[in-house]
Order: sequence, then C-alpha cells, then structure tokens
Amino acid sequence: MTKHFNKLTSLIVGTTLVASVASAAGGELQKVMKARGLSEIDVIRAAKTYNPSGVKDEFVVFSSAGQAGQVIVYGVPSMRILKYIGVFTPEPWQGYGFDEESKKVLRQGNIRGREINWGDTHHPALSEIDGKYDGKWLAINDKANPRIAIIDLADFETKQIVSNKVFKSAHGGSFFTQNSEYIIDAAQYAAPLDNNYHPIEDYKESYRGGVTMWKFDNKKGKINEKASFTIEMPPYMQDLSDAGKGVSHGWGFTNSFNTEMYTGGIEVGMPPNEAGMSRNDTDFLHVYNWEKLAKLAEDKKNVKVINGHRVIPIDIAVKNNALFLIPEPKSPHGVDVSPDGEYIIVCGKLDTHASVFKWSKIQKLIKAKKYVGKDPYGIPILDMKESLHGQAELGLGPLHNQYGKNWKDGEIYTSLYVDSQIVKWNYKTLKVLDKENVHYNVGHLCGMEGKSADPQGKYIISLNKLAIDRFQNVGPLHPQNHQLIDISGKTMDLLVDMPLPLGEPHQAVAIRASKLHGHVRYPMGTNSRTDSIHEGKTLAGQERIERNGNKVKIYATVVRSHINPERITVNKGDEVTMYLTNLERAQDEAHGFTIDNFNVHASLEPGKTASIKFIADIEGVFPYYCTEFCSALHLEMMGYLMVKDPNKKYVSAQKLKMKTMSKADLTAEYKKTVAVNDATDAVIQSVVAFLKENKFGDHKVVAALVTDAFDQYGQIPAQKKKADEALKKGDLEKAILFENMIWQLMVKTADVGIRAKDTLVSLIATKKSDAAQAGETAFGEGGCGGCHVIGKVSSGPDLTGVLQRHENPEKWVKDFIMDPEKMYHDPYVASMVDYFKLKMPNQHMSEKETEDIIEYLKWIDENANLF
Ligand code: RUQ
Ligand code: CUA
Repeated sequence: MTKHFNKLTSLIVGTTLVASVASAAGGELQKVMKARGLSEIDVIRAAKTYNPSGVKDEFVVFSSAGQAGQVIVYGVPSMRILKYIGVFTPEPWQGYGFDEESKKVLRQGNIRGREINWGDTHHPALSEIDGKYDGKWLAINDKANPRIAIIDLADFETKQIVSNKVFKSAHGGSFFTQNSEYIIDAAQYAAPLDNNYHPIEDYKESYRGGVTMWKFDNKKGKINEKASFTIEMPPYMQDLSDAGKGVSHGWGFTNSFNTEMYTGGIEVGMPPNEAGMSRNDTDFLHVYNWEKLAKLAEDKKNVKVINGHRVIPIDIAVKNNALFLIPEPKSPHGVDVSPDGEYIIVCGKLDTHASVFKWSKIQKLIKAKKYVGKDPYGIPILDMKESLHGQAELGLGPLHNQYGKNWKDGEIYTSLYVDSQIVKWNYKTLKVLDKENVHYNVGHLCGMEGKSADPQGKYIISLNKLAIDRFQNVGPLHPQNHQLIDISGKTMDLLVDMPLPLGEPHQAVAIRASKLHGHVRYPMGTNSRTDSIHEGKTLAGQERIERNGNKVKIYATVVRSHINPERITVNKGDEVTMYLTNLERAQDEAHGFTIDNFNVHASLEPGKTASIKFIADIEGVFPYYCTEFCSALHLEMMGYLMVKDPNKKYVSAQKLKMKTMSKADLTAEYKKTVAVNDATDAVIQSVVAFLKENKFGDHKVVAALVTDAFDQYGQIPAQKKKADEALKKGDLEKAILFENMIWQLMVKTADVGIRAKDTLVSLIATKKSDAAQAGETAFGEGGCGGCHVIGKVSSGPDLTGVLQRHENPEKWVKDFIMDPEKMYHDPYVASMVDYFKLKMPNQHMSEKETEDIIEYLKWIDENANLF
C-alpha cells in the first residue's frame, strides 16, 4: 500500500519535472519519448543513470567475472564497463600471460607444478583500514583451484597469486580483516589436507575443512605466505565467511553445510548429495579467534606443517578457547557482520529466515563457558537461541546481505534467490519494509561500500543468476544481468539492466570513485608487475642488440611512431628476449607490441618496460608492429625480425635500380620541408604564447598536457642536429628524412598543445547561459560552421564582434539570419558578398534558434580574447 502510494507520488513529481524539462526542450523530449515508447518514469530512471559525455561516475564497482577468471570494473550509476582485469586467466589486450613479467605472476598460480590458466573467481574484496575501504588493493579468490590474487589499484594490474597448499577448493574468501591484517579464505569441499589418496570411507577421519588466514602487508600489497596459517576444521563444508569488526575485531565467522558429513554415492544406489547434505535442521556457524590463533601459530608446538604450510589442529584451537560452533538453520549461505561488528547475520538459503546473531550474547556464553555440548571433534557448541538477537522471515531463499546508510537504525538489504527479490528490512526490529522484484534469481547483491564500516546507501546492484528474456537472444548462453536499484527513497526502485558478457559474476564490491587514485604513467622503465625498475629499461640512445652465444637480447624503445630497432636478424634456434620501454610521458599514449607467429604480445603504457621471449625456431621473415592505433603514423610503427638458418647460404637478389633524384630536386624538397616546419613551428609558438598569457600553470590538467606536449618538442634539437650534419656532408636525402622526423614531432606537439589550449579555454571562459548553449548547438547543427570559424576569417567573415558592427545590432543579425535574401542589397551585406564571392543562404532557422544564436554570439564577444 505505502509502496504504491510512494510510487504514485514520485510519478506525479516526475511528471511535472518532465513536463517542465520537455517544454524547455521545445517538445523534443516528448517526441523522443513517443518514438521510443518511454513513459515518464522511464525517463526519470534514465536521467538517474545517464552520464553526459565526459562525466564520471560516483562509484566504481569491482565484480568477479566468475569462470572467466577476471575482474570486471564498471561505474555506478551509469553501469558503463571500464575494464576487464586479467587475474587467473590470460588477457591479451593487457599482454597478461603473453609478456614475461605477467607470465611470472600467472605462473605463481601453478598448483603442484601444473599450469592452470583459468579460475572460478567468486569474491572480490577491498583492503580496509578501520573497516573502511582505503582504495589500495583488491583481493579475489578462485574457488576451483584454491588461490587468492592481489590486484594493485594504482594501475589495476594483478601483482600476486598465492595458491592454498592444503585446500582442494576454497569458496569462503576473500575477506579482509578490519585493518587488512589478514585475508580470510575458507575451504569449501572437505578433502585431505595432504596431497595423498585417502578412501572416501575414511571421510570423517582423514578429510578436513578449514579456514586459511593469509597474512597481508597493506603497505606493499603482498600476501606473506610464510606468515600465513590455516585453522583446521571438521569436514563440514565451510562456506562464506566474514571478519569481525569493531567490537568483534579479532574474530572470524564462517558458516557451513553438510555437517551430516554425507558423501553421496548415486552410483552405488545411495541418495544423491543434495538429499544427504541437507538432512539436518541445523548446520554450524564457526566462530574463531584468529588474533589468538595467529599468536599460537608462532610456536612450533601448536602447528602441524602440511605441504610446507602451518596448520593449527582442531584440538589446539579448542584447548585455547579459540574455536566454537553455533547451530544455524540448515544449509545457510551468506554471513555478514554489521558495520559496528555487533550483529552477525546469517541467511537461510533453505530456510526463509535470516538469523541475527548478537556478538555481546555470544561473547557472554564464551566467557561463561556455557556450552550445550560438543561436536564429534570436541568443539564446544553454544546455544543457538541464547546467541540470537532474533530471526526475521524474509521470503524464499535468502542468500546475502548488504547494509544501508542508516545501518545504525537497522537498515539492511537481502537477496532472495527463489523469490527473485531484494528485500529491505530492519535487522534490529526484524521487520520487513519493502520488496523489489529482480530478474531473475539473484545471488549476491552489492551496496555502495555496503559491507564496510561506512555504508554509503544510494544504490544496490542485484547480481542475478539468470537473465532469461531480458536481452537480445545471442544463443543459448545468455549474458549475465546486473540490475541497478535506487534505494535513496523509502521504497526501492529498479533503474536499469546491464548485460555482462562474462560470467558468472558471483560477487561485486563498490567504492567511492574519490577513494581511487590510479596512476597516469609509470616512472620510466618500470616493471609494472613488480613496481621496480626493470633490468631491461632502455632510454633513447641506449637501444642495442646484444648476443651471447645463442642468446640474443634486444633493448628496444617505442615512442610515436617508431620502434627502435627496426630490423633484427637472428639465427634459427636463438633464444630471443626483447625488452621494450615506452618512452612516452603523454597520458593514454600506450603502444602494443607483437611479432607474427611467436604468440607474444605486450601492452606498453607510458613509462612501462615489458619483455617478450621466444625461441626463434622457424626460419623466415616476421613483421613486428605496434598494436595500438597510437598516432596517424601508427601503421608505420613496425619492423622486421629475420630468422636465418646459419647453415644455409643465401644469395642476394638485389637487382632493381631506382631512379635517383637530381640535386636540384633534392634541394627544392629540402627547402620545402624546412619551410613547412617553420610554419608549423609558428603555430606552436602562437599556442605557447596563448597558454602563457592565460597562465596555464594555474590549471593542473592543462599543465600536465603542456608537459606532455613539450616531451615531444624537446626531442627536436637532437633531430635537427642530425639533419644539419647530413646537410653539411651533402647528404640531402638523409637531411630531408630527419627534417621530416622533426615535422612528425611538431605535429604531435601541436596535437597535444591544441588540446591544452581548448581545455584552457573551457576552463577560463565565462559560463554559457542555457540559451547560448542552445545557440551553439543550433549554430553547429544549422551548418553555420561551414563558412564561419570563430576567431578567424575563413570562407565567411569572422563573427567575433558582429554585434558591434551594426546599429540596433540584435535586430539586424536576427533579420539577416531569418531572411538573408531580403538583405542582399544592404550595402554591408553587398560588400561582404563581393569580398567572399558567397551569399549567405537561408538556413531556415526558427525564431527561437535565431535568438539563441545571438546569445551564443554575445558569449563569443565576452570571451573574444580567447579565440
Ligand atoms: S556465492 S550466490 Cu560464491 Cu558468494 Cu553466494
Ligand atoms: Cu604505437 Cu601504434
């Protein structure tokens, strides 16, 4: 009832809003709505998620890409995808798995000596300080091949992979503890902790679960494997986990299923796992004091070393009062600690309830050693009722929770898998407040920092397991579907669907964009996977080919628009290593590098050094080239690798003689080239003068662009010297080539310089009124720009100052635009027609458009000094 009332009010408010916008846009909006069949509420929803070009999002989401073994990065509220990060899976664009540096990271994920090139990513997690996201690191787990990867949020690259030495699968990771001391990672399918065969009949004796506490260094962003340890647990299937916070800091919580310890056997006539593993009414929430266990693990007496990894046996944990069990409704799924750490909320999955456990109650029972019994492994069991704050009946299949901005008052959101709904409820009063349908079968849901100590509210993303009919049919394998829900009002409102072409994206985490501080470039010569200076760092002038026996090392540079060296000859069988340094400093000037046939690729962002390595085991000629369209001369950014057989004799085929140019022709070409360079330089100098006059240094973005521009310009003297030397020696041909190179550098300088100028103009010009803005659009769309260039006489007169040229100028200009033919005989117009040999045609502008254009012309006059 309330819900409908609210939706109705928002519809009415929305309608008036749309109506006023619509009238301002001259009915255009109404036309679009009609043509596309959009209702007012659709338009409001669209407006809530639309980012005009160049506008950025408030939140950034990191989503697991599931079996694709990657991380998907997108913005909220626009739901625009920003990046895929290669994690457990090769990612060719970024060279991940195709250059040597990233291969080393990928190969850290080998298990028992075997290469694994995919992962089943489930839970991304952001590093925390005081339970709040610090925007520095992202961790993500692989369920199939139990591993954790660390991604650096300075460059969004995977920097480390560690494999779990004792688990055979791991689902309940990754969860940072409150100050990123540890990353929690719980096993899923119980298995022997060693790597030996143990018959399934010995399940209870030889199979185990557990929780690994990965020690994390939040400064370096590295897991310290040696300092990590695992808490042995019974062979229940541990599932999701969460770290305590605030009052429960130092503790961990992991729930489980199959406390029945059923092992199936359909093939021998036993009921299937699904029946046997969900037989009991309750399973166990594992509660453990990791802080205490970490201290215990320092003493050798307290640990078993299995596969080189420290494991604390169950009895040691129990003896030290560090491990407890609490019954929870059968086969639960998510466990989510409240922002202050006081409530631990477990979702029922097969039970319609969420169970709200209270930390102070649990602690009281632990302190009083008040147990209701022990499990077969001797772990004390706390009373469920006495640990509970209460239970709330939410609906069918509750899975995961996220907290809202008013979490202190109990605001929480839960996904309902079976009901295909998000439910808003209160974990303190245990009341259900609102339900929103989603499409379909939601798994996780993602709030904005919704599980940190500082939830931001505003949106919930529903990560649905099925898309069914939501999108264009692209075959039986459907896209995934993330739905954005507005939670800023009393009731929820579903805003938009986003199809994702990678799956299955189990879990996502969102952070305020303002907390992320990505690099624009690397310090020159950086190995981005280790963040140290690369042994192969090569600066301009240091390019070389070194040979040592059959090992060939090439120290190469790339910069717009050439690769140095451009010809490489090696012998068949040589081991070739090529180090590539991108000398660019300009933002976004990445180059890529590949060689035909050798399965290598590197992405070279400004300042990066990466290497590729291969055995040149086939004879032939192999073009190499830059794979990013980096400049107008990108196609020319290439060279040849030639592999010859040292045992063969090759006869030269050189026969074709080209006509040579005469000295006079060469001199003429040389002069022409120099003249073009002088003219280009004059343009650059005028831009420089403009930038200086308008104090570009006061604007950080512009200053950065100017620096980029001068990186190019600074290379000119060296080229000029070479040109002049060649000229002195009478080698005009070479002198022309170097002068041409100078022109290339000037064009690149001018390119960035003009971008800097435009940016500066947009920063210092007075703000355009809405009418002036509309006028600029009308001016552009009406084709006025075809003859008039602002600040310049082109095929028509410059319009700066046009409003000063006539008496009663606004009327004059208006009359002329609306009916030029009528004024061809006006003496001023006649003289212009004579001068330009052109008559201004009637562009059939409306009166409104004409008036707007006049406002635009006024704005131009106000800023005349900038054009
Ligand atoms: S799970 S749909 Cu892998 Cu997080 Cu719950
Ligand atoms: Cu560098 Cu294309």
